[in-house]
Amino acid sequence: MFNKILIANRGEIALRIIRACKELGIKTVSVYSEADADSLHVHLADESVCIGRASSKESYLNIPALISAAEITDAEAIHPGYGFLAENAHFAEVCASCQIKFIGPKPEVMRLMGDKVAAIRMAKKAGTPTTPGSDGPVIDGKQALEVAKRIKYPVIIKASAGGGGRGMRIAHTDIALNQAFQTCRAEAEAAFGNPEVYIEKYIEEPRHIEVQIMGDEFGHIVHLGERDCTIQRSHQKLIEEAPSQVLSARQRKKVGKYALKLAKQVKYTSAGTIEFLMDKNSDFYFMEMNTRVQVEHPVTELIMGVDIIKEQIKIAAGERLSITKDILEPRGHAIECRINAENPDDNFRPSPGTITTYHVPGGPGVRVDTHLYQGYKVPPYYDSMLAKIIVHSPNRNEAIKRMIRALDELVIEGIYTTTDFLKTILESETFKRGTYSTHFVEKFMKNKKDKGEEGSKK
Ligand code: MV4
Repeated sequence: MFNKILIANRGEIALRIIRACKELGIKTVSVYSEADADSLHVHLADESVCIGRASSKESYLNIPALISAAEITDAEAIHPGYGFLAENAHFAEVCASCQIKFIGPKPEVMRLMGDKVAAIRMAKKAGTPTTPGSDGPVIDGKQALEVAKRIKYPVIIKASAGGGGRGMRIAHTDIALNQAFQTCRAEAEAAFGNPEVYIEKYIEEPRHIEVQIMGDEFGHIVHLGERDCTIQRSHQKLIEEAPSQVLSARQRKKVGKYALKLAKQVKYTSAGTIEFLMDKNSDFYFMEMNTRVQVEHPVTELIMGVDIIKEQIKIAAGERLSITKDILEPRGHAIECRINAENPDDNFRPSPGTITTYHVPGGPGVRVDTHLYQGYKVPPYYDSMLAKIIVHSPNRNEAIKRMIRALDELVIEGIYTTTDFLKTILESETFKRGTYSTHFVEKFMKNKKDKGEEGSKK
C-alpha cells in the first residue's frame, strides 16, 4: 500500500479523499492555491503545499507545480478527484514518467474515451447500443445532410472533443442543419482546438442513466448498478439517486450488462462511469464514458455498501478488488442534492462570500460531504458547489421525506444557495411521481415564472 498520497484537488472531494486515506493508514499531502489558504483540505492533510495563484490554470491545473509538490513531499501517488486534471491523459503520463502512480485508469484508456467518436466505436465493437448516427466524424455539409436523411430529424451535432454537454447543436430541418453544422465546427475549434464533429439522432425527453464501473489490474471488472441523474440544469446535475425508480429488474440487468461489455472491451481499471440516455420506449443508448470518480458517487456507496474511493486507491496500489460478487444487490434508496452558492432567482448567478451562520443536518440516514465551516469565505474562482446532502432510506418515498427534512435542517447564511429551490423540486408532485425527463428543471422554472411565484431568498 502507498505510504503517502498527494490530492490534486480542493473542496469536498479533497476532504473525501483525505478521509479515505486516513482510514487506510496513508499519509496525505494537500495542494492549494493562494485563494484556498484557509480551506479545510489544507488543515486536514498531514502536509500542504501552495502551488500557485488563485486561477485554476496557475494552481490546480499547473502540472509542473503539482509534480514538484509530489516530489518534495515524497508522495508516491496522486489522486486527481474530479474536474481539473482528472481526465487529462497527458497528466497521467507525466505522473508515470516521474514514477508517481496516477490514481485512475490507464492514460491510453482516458485518451480513447475522451475522444467521443472513438468511444462510440468501442461501444459498437463491444455490442453496447449507441444512437443511430454518422459512423465517425462528419466532414462537410453535404455529408451532414446525407446522415440526416438516413436517420431522420431531429438530429444532434456533437464535438468529438466535447462531452458533458459542451459543443452540441440540435437541428430539425435541412436549412437549420447546414447552419448548425458550421457553427458547431467553429465552436469546437475555438473551445477544444479540434473542429471534428459527428451526428446522432436526437433523443427527445430522455432520462440520464449512468452505471458505476470498477476494475482492478488483474482484469476483474464489476458494475455497481445505476444512478439516475435526470434532474439537471444547463448540464449541471442537481439531484441524483440510486437505484433508478424507472427501471424494471430486467432493464436494470440489461443496462448493467451493456456497461460491463464496454468496460471489458477497453480493459478498464479504476472507477469509471458509463452514461446512457433512455428514451420513451425504455431503450438505452450509450452516451459517453467518464474516466474518473464522479460527484454523485456517494449514492452508489450507500446502497451498495462499498467505499469507492478506498477501492480506487487499493486498485492503484495493485490490490485486488474487494468486491467478489459479480452482481451486487442494492439495499434501499439513496438521493443526493448538490447545494450550490447560486441565486435561483437571478438565473443561478454565482454567489461567493462569507458564510455567517452554518448548521449541518444530521440524524439517521444523512451524510453530508462538504468543506464548509462557519466563517469560511467561498472564493469566486472555482465551481460553486458547497455541499452534497446524501440520504439513505428503505425506499424512495422515505428517502424523499428524509431529504426534505435534512434540507430543512441545513442553515447556510451570508450567501445565496440553491437549498430552498431543491426543496421545492423534491416537494413537487412530478418529482414524487418520477415521470420526468432531462427537461424537468427547465419546465419547472417556466411554471414558476408563469405563476409569478418567488423562489428562495437570502
Ligand atoms: C444527447 C441528447 C439527445 N440525443 N444525444 C448532454 C450531455 C452530453 N453528455 C450529451 N447530452 C445529450 N446528448 C442524443 N443523441 C441529449 C443530451 C442532453 C442531456 C443528456 C443528459 C442529461 C441532460 C441533458 C440535457 C440536454 C441534452
